[in-house]
Amino acid sequence: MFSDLINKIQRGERAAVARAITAIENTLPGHEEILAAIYPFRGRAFRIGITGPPGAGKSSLTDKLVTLYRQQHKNVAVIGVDPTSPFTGGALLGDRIRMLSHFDDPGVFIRSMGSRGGHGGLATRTQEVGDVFEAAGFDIILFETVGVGQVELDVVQATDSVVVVLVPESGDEIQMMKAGLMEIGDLFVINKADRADANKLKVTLTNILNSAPQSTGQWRPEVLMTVATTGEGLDPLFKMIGTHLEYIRETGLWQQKMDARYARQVREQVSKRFDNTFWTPQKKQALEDQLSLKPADRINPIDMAGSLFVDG
Ligand SMILES: Nc1nc2c(ncn2[C@@H]2O[C@H](COP(=O)(O)OP(=O)(O)OP(=O)(O)O)[C@@H](O)[C@H]2O)c(=O)[nH]1
Ligand SMILES: [Mg+2]
Repeated sequence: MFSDLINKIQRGERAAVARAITAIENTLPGHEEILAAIYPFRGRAFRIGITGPPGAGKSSLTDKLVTLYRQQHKNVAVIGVDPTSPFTGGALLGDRIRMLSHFDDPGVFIRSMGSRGGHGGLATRTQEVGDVFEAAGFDIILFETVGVGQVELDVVQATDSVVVVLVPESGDEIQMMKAGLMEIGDLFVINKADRADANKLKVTLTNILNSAPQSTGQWRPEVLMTVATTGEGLDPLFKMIGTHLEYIRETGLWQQKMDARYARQVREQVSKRFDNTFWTPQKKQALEDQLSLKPADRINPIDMAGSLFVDG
């Protein structure tokens, strides 16, 4: 029963949560009803993105952060978003978050999610998966995502705080993303600080971040150093994430982020429905007819689109 499923999600029952997420991830029939029904039960979970190059230590850091949140009796969901999953069917993902030592803790839910497949944007799907965890009573939702590119940008839109994890060898990457750095990260972590050149990177990164124009009162991204394997620097990172949450809460930025997500979700629904009703079999056929012609014989794309609005 549908209402049964919703009740179970609200009680945080794992099988129900997993089912809802699978439905959302694969846009299965009924997933929209689930999203509509859980809306009132969303709490005020804090969504954190952990992003950075492959092997930077994102999972190791996540693992340690989960321990710290558990010490505060917070329930934590960890979602690995994998950009390479269409070929591995998510198998790789299991690997990427494998090292989490919390798999048998009932207050921790670990789950992977492909970045492709299903319809709609990744930002919306990430957000919707977060909504399910929120409805299920999770306090903290951590999204781990690899690399520096479109996938992270999508995930960034769905989170409240973003931690960019770099390693001492990340100098080139930093130069490449220079301008975009501030837009992506709220906190920067140089992990593997037990290696050479960690300090050098810290100086470079701090200079780049400080050279970006800033208005007063604006959050200035912090650069922290960690050694995820030993836990060194984890407490300051944990505290700084908390400070960022306070900042966004007090400045109203958190509300703005939630409003933006709400608006995006509505807009995406509208586009989807519009697409579905607009593309009648006749219109699809009209497009196919053009495609069957030589490019030079086709109506230009602008007038072609216009004609689709005119003919019923
Ligand atoms: N020396 C050193 N090794 C580390 C540190 N943090 C993580 N590692 C090691 O680096 C490797 C990759 O760590 P992960 O936590 O899996 O990194 P990841 O960023 O999650 O990797 P992907 O998800 O595959 O992109 C593992 O062998 C870790 O033990 C660190 O601070 N110092
Ligand atoms: Mg990982």
